[in-house]
Amino acid sequence: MINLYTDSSPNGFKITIALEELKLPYRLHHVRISAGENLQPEFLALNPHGRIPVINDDDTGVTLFESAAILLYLAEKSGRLLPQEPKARWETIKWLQLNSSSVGPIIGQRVHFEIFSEEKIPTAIERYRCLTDSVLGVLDRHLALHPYIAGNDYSIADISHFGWMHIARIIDFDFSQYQHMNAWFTRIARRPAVRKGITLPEPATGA
Ligand SMILES: N[C@@H](CCC(=O)N[C@@H](CS)C(=O)NCC(=O)O)C(=O)O
Repeated sequence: MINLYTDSSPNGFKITIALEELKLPYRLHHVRISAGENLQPEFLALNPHGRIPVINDDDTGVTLFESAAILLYLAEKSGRLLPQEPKARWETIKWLQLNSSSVGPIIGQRVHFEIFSEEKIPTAIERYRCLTDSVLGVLDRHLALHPYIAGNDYSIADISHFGWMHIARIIDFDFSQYQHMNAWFTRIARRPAVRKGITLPEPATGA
């Protein structure tokens, strides 16, 4: 059985969506970031960086943090959502990595400087708006030519991007100019596993 330690957040939803898609049995442990539970010694023993999501798998003894590593693990374990054929496999890993290293951190910093930071620093806000526009422009032009992020098939690369786009909508970032990305978002949002995954451990709010 897989134990998932998570909260309602973009990186957490990636894993609840993947587990629901793959229909792998799992036990959900709600780690309340707002209550500082991610900084308690029991959680830091699982992830010394104090961040969700984390899994440990009773079947293999594997403990993992970092959402992209977890998505790769679940895809390998189930043999789904990550193609075997080398070209398609590396295409998927490439876009998954773009999410981890660019899309997620850039939108995350934008949320911080635009919404959460009490001090509104114009240069920081402008910087992360520009970086968001640049990376979402890349995704939008790519999705104009491909139905899914890694090409013709739905994969863990779609799941990783969906988590962040879902939160961006909740906090009302205006991404309406990215019409191909929005069409992709609407298509993915209809999937039953996605609809369930974004309610676990509970639906996110803009707060
Ligand atoms: N690169 C990590 C990022 C994980 C991350 O930042 N998680 C956030 C929630 S989305 C968190 O746990 N934040 C806790 C905190 O900032 O104290 C991943 O992809 O898993």
